[in-house]
Amino acid sequence: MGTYCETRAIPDKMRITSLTLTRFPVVKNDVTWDEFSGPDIFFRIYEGSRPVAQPLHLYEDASAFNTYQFFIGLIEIENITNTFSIKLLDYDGRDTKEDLMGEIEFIPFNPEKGYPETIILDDDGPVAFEMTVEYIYHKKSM
Ligand SMILES: [Ca+2]
Ligand SMILES: [Ca+2]
Repeated sequence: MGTYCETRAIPDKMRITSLTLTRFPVVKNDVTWDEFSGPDIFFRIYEGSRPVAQPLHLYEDASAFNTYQFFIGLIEIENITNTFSIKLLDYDGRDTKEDLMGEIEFIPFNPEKGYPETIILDDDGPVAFEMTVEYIYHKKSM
């Protein structure tokens, strides 16, 4: 068929290949996250209320003036039109609940936006991320 028939199918899955934190709050209610050092940051991705992924390492004593690319294993998203959220957390030791520094919701696949390799997650809230993704098809489209 002609070139105008090249509508791409909806992907079966998406793979997050990198996740970079580009903004986080310096303080929480005017108080630093940790008393004598920067926060020890990591993220957790949720599908609804179910945690589905987090990085392999955290960054200790992070500075809000830097960006941080997290080390991640394989993160694949199957329900790509569901609502996910990423929570940024400050690790405070084994027996302490981590501090929530901010979170942002996203829907991985938006047909109106096409198939970008880089997705900016920024709703002018406390945290922002930049994510690179791959689109995975089980069967070839067209
Ligand atoms: Ca710290
Ligand atoms: Ca901490």
